[in-house]
Amino acid sequence: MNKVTMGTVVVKDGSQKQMWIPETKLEAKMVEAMQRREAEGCTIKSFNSLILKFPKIDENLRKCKDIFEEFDEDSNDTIDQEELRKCFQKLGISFTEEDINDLFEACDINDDMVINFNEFIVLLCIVYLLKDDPASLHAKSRMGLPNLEATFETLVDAFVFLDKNKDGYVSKNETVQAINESGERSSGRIAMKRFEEMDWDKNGTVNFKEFLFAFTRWVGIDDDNEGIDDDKEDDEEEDED
Ligand SMILES: [Ca+2]
Ligand SMILES: [Ca+2]
Ligand SMILES: [Ca+2]
Repeated sequence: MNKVTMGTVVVKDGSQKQMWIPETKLEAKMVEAMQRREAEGCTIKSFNSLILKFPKIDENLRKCKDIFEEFDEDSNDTIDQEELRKCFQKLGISFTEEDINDLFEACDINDDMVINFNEFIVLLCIVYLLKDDPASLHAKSRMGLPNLEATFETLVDAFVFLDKNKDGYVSKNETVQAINESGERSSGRIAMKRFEEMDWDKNGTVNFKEFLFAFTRWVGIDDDNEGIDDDKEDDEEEDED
């Protein structure tokens, strides 16, 4: 699994700073790519405006199914490492062997050694984020998925919106801050719930991968629910205290 730990590093001016330390090269690349993207700003103005986009995002992400089926050569509804390698070749994506392994492991969130549909969406979106990373690949050819690229960009944009301090991770406070901006009375409670839904490994911070898994669930894509309740009902009830 792709985990980060909190570490202390010495920053330029000699002072010490607490920050999250990526545990794999892939995760470090994802943070770098995200920070580059964050420097460009964000077009999402509020969490509510993002929620309004959920149906469209859901509809578009489901189009990944065609690609998924194309790469699932033996049609067993999962993609194994070998199929993924071939799939990358076809898309002109040149990840290192190590990155492919890390990506596979990171996205195989249920640890069954294969990539199912919702894991595949997360995987493609991470590839989208990394596609301009000069260090990791020269996939200068676009992924050839015009509709999807716009949707993936919205997902990246949503993460940028949440990551207020632009360190490549979303904290509980950032989630509260982003949702509080909506000004709803129960926003604090909603924010806590959203954060818990995002922080899959419960380490107190949310990386882009964790965010994507939560997001696919929020918009309604849930093809292996492992006893976790579907979260499609709204969080509208208010506390009258
Ligand atoms: Ca899996
Ligand atoms: Ca952050
Ligand atoms: Ca986490």
